[in-house]
Amino acid sequence: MATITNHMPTAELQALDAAHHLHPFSANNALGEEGTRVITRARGVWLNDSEGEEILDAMAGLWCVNIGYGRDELAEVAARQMRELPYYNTFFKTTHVPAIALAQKLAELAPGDLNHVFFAGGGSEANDTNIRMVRTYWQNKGKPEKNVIISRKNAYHGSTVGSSALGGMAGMHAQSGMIPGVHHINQPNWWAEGGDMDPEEFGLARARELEEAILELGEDRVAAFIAEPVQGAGGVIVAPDSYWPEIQRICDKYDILLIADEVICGFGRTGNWFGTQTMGIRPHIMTIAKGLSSGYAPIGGSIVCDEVAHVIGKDEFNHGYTYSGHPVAAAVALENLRILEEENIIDHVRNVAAPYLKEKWEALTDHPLVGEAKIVGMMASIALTPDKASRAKFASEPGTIGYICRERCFRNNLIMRHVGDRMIISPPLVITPAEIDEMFVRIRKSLDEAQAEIEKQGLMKSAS
Ligand code: PXG
Repeated sequence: MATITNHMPTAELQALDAAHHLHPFSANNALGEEGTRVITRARGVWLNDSEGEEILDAMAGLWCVNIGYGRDELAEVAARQMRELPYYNTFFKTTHVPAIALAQKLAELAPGDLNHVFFAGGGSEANDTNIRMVRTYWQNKGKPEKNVIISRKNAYHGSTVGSSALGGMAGMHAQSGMIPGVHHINQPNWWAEGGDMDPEEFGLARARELEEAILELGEDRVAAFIAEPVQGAGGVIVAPDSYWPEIQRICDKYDILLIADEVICGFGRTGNWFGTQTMGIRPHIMTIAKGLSSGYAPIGGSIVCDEVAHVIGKDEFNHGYTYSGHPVAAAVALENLRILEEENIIDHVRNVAAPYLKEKWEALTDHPLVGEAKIVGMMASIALTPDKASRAKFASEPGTIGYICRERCFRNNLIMRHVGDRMIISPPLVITPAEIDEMFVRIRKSLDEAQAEIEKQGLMKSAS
């Protein structure tokens, strides 16, 4: 068989892919017929496919390519590190410079006394680390019964068995089952679940579900609460302003650890280094991945406060991955952080890109299909609805309308995703105002086409 390259005809690449490659979160048997898109290269916010199309990537890959594609500095750092020390572990009293330097840098960037880093291969592994870490913490403090972790429905914390149990995705629980000691409360999604309450009233009510759960389970049984500062994969759900201060009050009152899952929100996405800074909360542990390396190398981790690090450090922590602190991934991440910092990319988000995006994004509510438009920094969502005034859902199976809209975006060479009947974006942080303009030409065209298609199919109907 000839070497497989970018220059092969698309159909041949697709056929080989369908024959041998099982894709994540996909109905793989159908992929062969539907055809996959073969991405061949990328620069800035632009992808190229094997048909020569130029695609605007408004999702930054999977929410991760914060500095944009094609930065040679990262390739050079990776090559240099591979030549010098391609691999060594950090078990058994050994260490190496890339892991030391990255941990030091993260301690400097992270707020408060979050000064210690445990490395993992990505966000899912890091959240598995967190499960063991918070349970070990309470065991070492002589409270082994304090082992329940409270999370939220429609949260995403990863795809391993442990992290998916932390998450609140019913479809994932159905396929792998749950792990003991995880309890879910409702999410602060006002548009879909707020009923007759105003958003602030609803935010408080949803935060108080944490207190109710703690009282029901018993304060002496609850180890931690985990949450994304802004729910990403759940549809860019932004909590009402009343929510986070109340969550912080409850965590403080009942002496439970607060884990902020910063896998999407971290490294500039919300306009600060971390989403917790944007939301004004003080976590004991932060989960990181994605933007840590801008996706150029697989790496994640947990940044841990002094107290937790001190307590778990009393005995051997029976945990670690072959690739914890992988030298090439760590060197790439460090270079990515240097670029984020030296090129003032977070200032660009705060002062240029996010305000410009916000104005245009919120104006989308003038479109007949669009109900609410939510945005924090460079992550944003719109709710599609057949009737804005009543915040109605469509009568069709949830996701039908979102899927129609997403397919229109794809055809217009725009990567904008759907989660149910919400549309979401999370573009590279380096996107320019001119590229944002181009993105909105495609978004509006796609929404208009989707509306025409929905009307043609007779789907513009509210659920009763
Ligand atoms: N926490 C959060 C908040 C995430 O968004 C993970 C943990 C897991 O990270 P890893 O690196 O193990 O994938 C994530 C990942 C989607 C989608 O469809 C989102 C993620 C992953 C895959 C798909 O939006 N987020």
